[in-house]
Amino acid sequence: MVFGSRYLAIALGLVLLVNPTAGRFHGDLKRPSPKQKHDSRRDLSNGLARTLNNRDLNHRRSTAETSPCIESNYTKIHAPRENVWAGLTDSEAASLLIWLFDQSDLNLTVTSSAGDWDNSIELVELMQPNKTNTLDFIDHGAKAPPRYAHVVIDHRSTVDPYFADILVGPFPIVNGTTKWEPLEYPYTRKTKGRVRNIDADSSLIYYDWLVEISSSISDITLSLWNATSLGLDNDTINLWGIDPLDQSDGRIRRWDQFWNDPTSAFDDSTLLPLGLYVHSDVTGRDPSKWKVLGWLYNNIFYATTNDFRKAFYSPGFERLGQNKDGKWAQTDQQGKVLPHDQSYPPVSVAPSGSRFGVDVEQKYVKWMDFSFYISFSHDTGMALHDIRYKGQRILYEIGLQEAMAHYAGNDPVQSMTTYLDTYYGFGPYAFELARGYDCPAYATYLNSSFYDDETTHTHISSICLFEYDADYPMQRHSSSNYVAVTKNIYFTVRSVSTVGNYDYMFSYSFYMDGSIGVEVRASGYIQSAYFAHNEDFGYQVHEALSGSMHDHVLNFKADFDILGVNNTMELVHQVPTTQTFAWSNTPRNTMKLTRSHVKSEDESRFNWAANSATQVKVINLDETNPYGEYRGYRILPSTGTIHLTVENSTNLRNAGQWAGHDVQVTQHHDTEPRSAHPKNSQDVENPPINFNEFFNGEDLVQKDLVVWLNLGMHHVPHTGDLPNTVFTTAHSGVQFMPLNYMLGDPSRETVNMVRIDYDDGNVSAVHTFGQHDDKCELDFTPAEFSLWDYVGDVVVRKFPYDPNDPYDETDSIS
Ligand SMILES: *[C@@H]1O[C@H](CO)[C@@H](O)[C@H](O)[C@H]1NC(C)=O
Ligand SMILES: *[C@@H]1O[C@H](CO)[C@@H](O)[C@H](O)[C@H]1NC(C)=O
Ligand SMILES: *[C@@H]1O[C@H](CO)[C@@H](O)[C@H](O)[C@H]1NC(C)=O
Ligand SMILES: *[C@@H]1O[C@H](CO)[C@@H](O)[C@H](O)[C@H]1NC(C)=O
Ligand SMILES: *[C@@H]1O[C@H](CO)[C@@H](O)[C@H](O)[C@H]1NC(C)=O
Ligand SMILES: *[C@@H]1O[C@H](CO)[C@@H](O)[C@H](O)[C@H]1NC(C)=O
Ligand SMILES: *[C@@H]1O[C@H](CO)[C@@H](O)[C@H](O)[C@H]1NC(C)=O
Ligand SMILES: *[C@@H]1O[C@H](CO)[C@@H](O)[C@H](O)[C@H]1NC(C)=O
Ligand SMILES: *[C@@H]1O[C@H](CO)[C@@H](O)[C@H](O)[C@H]1NC(C)=O
Ligand SMILES: *[C@@H]1O[C@H](CO)[C@@H](O)[C@H](O)[C@H]1NC(C)=O
Ligand SMILES: [Cu+2]
Repeated sequence: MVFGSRYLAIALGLVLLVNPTAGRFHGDLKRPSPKQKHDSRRDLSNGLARTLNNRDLNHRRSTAETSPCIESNYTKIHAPRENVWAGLTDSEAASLLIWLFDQSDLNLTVTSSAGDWDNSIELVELMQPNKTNTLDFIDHGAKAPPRYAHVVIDHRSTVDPYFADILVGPFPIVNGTTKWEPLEYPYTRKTKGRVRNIDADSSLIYYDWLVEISSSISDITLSLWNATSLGLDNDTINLWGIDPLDQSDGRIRRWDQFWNDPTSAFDDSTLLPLGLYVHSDVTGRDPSKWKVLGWLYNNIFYATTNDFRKAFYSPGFERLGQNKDGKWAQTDQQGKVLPHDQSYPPVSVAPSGSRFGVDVEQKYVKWMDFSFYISFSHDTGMALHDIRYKGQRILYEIGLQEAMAHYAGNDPVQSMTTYLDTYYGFGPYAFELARGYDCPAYATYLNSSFYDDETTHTHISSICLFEYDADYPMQRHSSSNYVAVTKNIYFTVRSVSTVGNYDYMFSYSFYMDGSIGVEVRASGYIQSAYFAHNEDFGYQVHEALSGSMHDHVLNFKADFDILGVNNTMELVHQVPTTQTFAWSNTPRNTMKLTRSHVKSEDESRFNWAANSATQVKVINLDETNPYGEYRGYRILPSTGTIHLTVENSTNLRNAGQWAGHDVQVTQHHDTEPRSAHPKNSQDVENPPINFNEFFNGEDLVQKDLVVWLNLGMHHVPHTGDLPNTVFTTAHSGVQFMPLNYMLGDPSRETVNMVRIDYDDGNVSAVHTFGQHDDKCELDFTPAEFSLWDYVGDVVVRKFPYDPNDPYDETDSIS
């Protein structure tokens, strides 16, 4: 989203300060009881419980061998079925590319030799199979659904360039038999899968047009900032601006602002705005028709370059300050070292190795009573499929749909910026995770792949899987006779995508109580604003800098299948009431529950209730528990979530209609697999997917429901966002929680609990329920050592393709 050069500011191998002396892990944390003593009145032992006493422990001590702790690793398992959501195989992609270049009607040029007026292939990916076909496969044993490819053609050999979504297949590709067709069914706009490309000449814009503009006032930029942008290597300022482009009145217009370049390796250009803005009309593909429409400086608009120059050289012209790179904008450690901070901090270890199974080939994961498949796509990154709990599907699919950053400001660049980040894609920017920093060092890491320029790039170790012990127990109770406490061990799958200046961390977590958490965190560099006249749109955070306010809204699709595909959304409202009861003579002011169902798509777009007064549940009206209550899952925010503050956004028009509510429910259709199209920004009035059109009054009682949830934060950056926003506060999450789903709390099944019996201040028994208490020696190695292995992506060329020598290059981290 930012057109300067990108650096990944991960300081590799910097922190080798720790002396890697082997620590010792004491697996045995149980204290011997002086005397075994049971309280016969409240004997809570059951068949499972193993009660340790002095004798047990002494016995164990004498026989236990202390061996090294197990290397953390997953158990190899076999997925029950093929992962039909995983990407194309190398040979499928290669055969497809050969076929595509054979199609004269597509008139394709290999990307590396394609100019602005050639057609090229932008994306080749597996077309996600229809749910209808896939259910036959996963639920009814039919054969796997046919595999098709989704291809995006960047059709630029014309004065009216467009992107074309096409469908090719089924696989295997057979010359003469395989056909392509426009892909139209997943989009609300029926234009044969085509959407105009208003960025077709972006290299001309950045290398010529904007350089021409900045050169035309180089005397002024030199005078204001001692800097020029002449298209030379030694330029120290540059010009970039709004996204999406202004599409009003049938024209394509830009607003761009001057920014200082970073003077170090740190990627802090978005903190260096200079407060001079230029308006231009870049409609059409003939640059000779492009026009400068005016300048803005210090909230004064100048209609021509001459007007601006005349004013600039007139007496009394007010010059404002500039934002310059410096330590304040760089993320390395600075300032006084805090007490004890150089000592190695606590780390979590997995002394018995990983306690989950993975089929790496099929990207299938099983932890405790949960299982799921992982997919990964160019536009939206990681998604999970067929999430089961105790063998029953809870979710058919959960995944990101689109992420918006909607800015506002008194200046045109902030006011007209609303990033829709799937245009850039979350897949290409999901880089390798830093062991011990992004995820625990002992985590299991999986690769992800995405298509780019006739190659498949693999980002090594860009998805991590790990168990973690929360810093609080999940259950406890104590009485005069005992204390019972259960560890809160959960399982997380995580990936991080750095889209331009921002890093989004996505975590899906699974808990012993049957609940599932979805969380997103944001870090990285803010896109700031020039301070002048922006007081109502952000805090001033540095000398000439405003922390430009913006809303992050991230849309997730949660396709619930609770004990079958036909479900109902129930709302249980907690309401104040005044009621007279059989036993009361007078009315009493109290509260009660009222229940309702979301009956149709006419009433299925709403927000979390004030005071959390409404439970939002997905239930199955055909599945009641023995008490007659419907079994289901509740959906609730686990930390703040938001929807878009802006109403009927001028920037977005119909391109982000998914952002206006917290919760939106639709009936599932194979024709509505996604709430947004990555090219929605190219035609905001009439985008390929206008989410509003999903809502056409359809019945939602005992239907296959899809819940579209918005996570996000109102981000009003303050001085604490410098140099980077921190994940601790830029955080949003929802959780899915079993509600009347089981007959009790399933977390009682874990043995990772303890009951300590006591009497008169003396412990009489310690129950550990069969937990292993094997001791092992932990050979502690700081995670920093493995970071020297951090790599860029592995690139497999698909055209021309040589299966015997597929690795033709290894990029730097890109
Ligand atoms: C095919 O593309 C080339 C540019 O790569 C263009 O010059 C030519 O006109 C196109 N042919 C057709 C039939 O559109
Ligand atoms: C596919 O068939 C076309 C003609 O129908 C031919 O020109 C082309 O070489 C064939 N491609 C392959 C890979 O066999
Ligand atoms: C202006 O920039 C030039 C080249 O970057 C530098 O040598 C010079 O010292 C600068 N002048 C001032 C006044 O900062
Ligand atoms: C930038 O490079 C150009 C061409 O190489 C040179 O003429 C000019 O003096 C340089 N400017 C500065 C400030 O170094
Ligand atoms: C599993 O363990 C082996 C041996 O320690 C290691 O080489 C391999 O990379 C591990 N696999 C994963 C996916 O972590
Ligand atoms: C990740 O990719 C690398 C390089 O292709 C490969 O050696 C490694 O086995 C892959 N890891 C997994 C878990 O698939
Ligand atoms: C779901 O409900 C529809 C009627 O709305 C019915 O036709 C369909 O058979 C049901 N599906 C299942 C799996 O029960
Ligand atoms: C949204 O704004 C546009 C442009 O101002 C206007 O034409 C349209 O009627 C508005 N729509 C709604 C629903 O308010
Ligand atoms: C998927 O569903 C769409 C919409 O119903 C349909 O047009 C398409 O043919 C289906 N694809 C397959 C492979 O069945
Ligand atoms: C508890 O332990 C103390 C100290 O060991 C001992 O004096 C006391 O008798 C014990 N009480 C009971 C009830 O066992
Ligand atoms: Cu932000």
